[in-house]
Amino acid sequence: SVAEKPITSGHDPRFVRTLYAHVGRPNSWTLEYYLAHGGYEAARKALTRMTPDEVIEEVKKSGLRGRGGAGFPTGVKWSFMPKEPKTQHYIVCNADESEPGSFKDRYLLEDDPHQLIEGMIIAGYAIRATKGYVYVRGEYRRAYDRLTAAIREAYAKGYLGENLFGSGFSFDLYVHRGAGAYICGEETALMNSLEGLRANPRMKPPFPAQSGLYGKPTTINNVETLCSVVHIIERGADWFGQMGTERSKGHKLFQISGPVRRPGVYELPLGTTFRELIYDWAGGPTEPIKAIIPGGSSTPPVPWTDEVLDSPMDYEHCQRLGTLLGTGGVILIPESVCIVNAMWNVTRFYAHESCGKCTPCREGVSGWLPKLFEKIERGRGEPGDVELLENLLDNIEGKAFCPLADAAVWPVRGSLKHFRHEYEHHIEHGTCVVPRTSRWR
Ligand code: L3W
Repeated sequence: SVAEKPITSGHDPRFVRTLYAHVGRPNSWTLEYYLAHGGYEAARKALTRMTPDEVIEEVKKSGLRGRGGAGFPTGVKWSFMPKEPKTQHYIVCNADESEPGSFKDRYLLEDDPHQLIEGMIIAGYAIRATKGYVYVRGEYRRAYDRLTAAIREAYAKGYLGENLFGSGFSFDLYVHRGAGAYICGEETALMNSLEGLRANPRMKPPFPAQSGLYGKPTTINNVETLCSVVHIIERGADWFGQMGTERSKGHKLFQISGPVRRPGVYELPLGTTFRELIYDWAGGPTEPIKAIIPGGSSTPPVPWTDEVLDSPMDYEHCQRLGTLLGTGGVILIPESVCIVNAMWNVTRFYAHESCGKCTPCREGVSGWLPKLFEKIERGRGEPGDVELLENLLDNIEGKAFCPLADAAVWPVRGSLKHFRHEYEHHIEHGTCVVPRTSRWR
């Protein structure tokens, strides 16, 4: 369900839909369509008229920040790669989109795979990588089929392979399908999985730019990030930097799910308010709402208040609200849903997806956390269980090997901050604040 309201954002008249310009259009995934709409011109420009360092500088200047959730500055990440390659460099695209509430990369992969290929060529050129991998979520079958077909077409017409655009730069691109594990979206686990190993995260540092895939300098970027690069090179860093807020530049794919009239993906400048997204674009809620999860299931829920609704959606304002922008995957939680039940649901997801490598995650996220939630939710909670839950969160957060455990803690912490009374009601009365029929859908 892609946004029906196309082309211009209500927020900024200068803004024209770019990343999703062709999503939903017939045959948009073919090379013929892509070339007819100016495809591969940005790669041509980068490879024939810019040096790798100029490309990095342009991306730095644009202010683009990683769109996979962490928001790390992309140009800065690229600049960590060695300038004089002594060995093979790799560019890897993290297309393992699996965070509940996040579904923006899927349509880029399905409907505009050449845009990603072009972004990877430009990124590969900038960081001196002649080989690239796209790690696609296993469940995204159509995305995999369209991407592999697009790569075949690109090779056949010389947009991949040897001496691209006569520049002397050669680039090979491979696709790897995941097998349904969320942990593979963690960049170091992803590299292990690519190497054919079990997807356990690796220690950082060393960061991938120092020692990544097969121990070689590697950069890993999200699908949306790499697609954004195409437009930054084509239109310039200043065009990108005009949009957004002071430290959160450009436009972003926001996703909205839950009880709302037009759920889907909306491409809007960073800094668009929650109210604009929910009412002007998504048509408003279909029932009373009590909480908003702003950026995918690992970001803490915030209450449905005017302050939150009027807050700009960017990295800094979300932090000020005590939450995170994450992937921009907005989830609305209605009044009719019990927060304890909703968080139990989220907790079960992380418990299932933990790799079990480190003790806080194996025993805490996969063991104690879902057990305690089940106890409270099923009406067997006892006085002291909220404190026990808090103690458990303290013993997991910041003590695990990778961010998966923190991602399990943060939504629960947010729910305790704003909806503690629902937990206490459960323990006192053995049942939800709202009628038992309500389940988080
Ligand atoms: C070199 C340094 N490189 C950081 C690089 C690092 C990585 C990037 C961001 O987690 C978050 C997580 C989820 N020298 C560096 C450096 N880097 N310092 O910058 O690193 P980091 O550690 O801030 O984050 P991360 O490990 O990439 C990602 C959150 O995103 N999240 C997750 C969403 C999940 C999906 C999905 O399933 N598709 O999007 C949502 O909020 O909780 O905190 O490349 O190497 N000094």
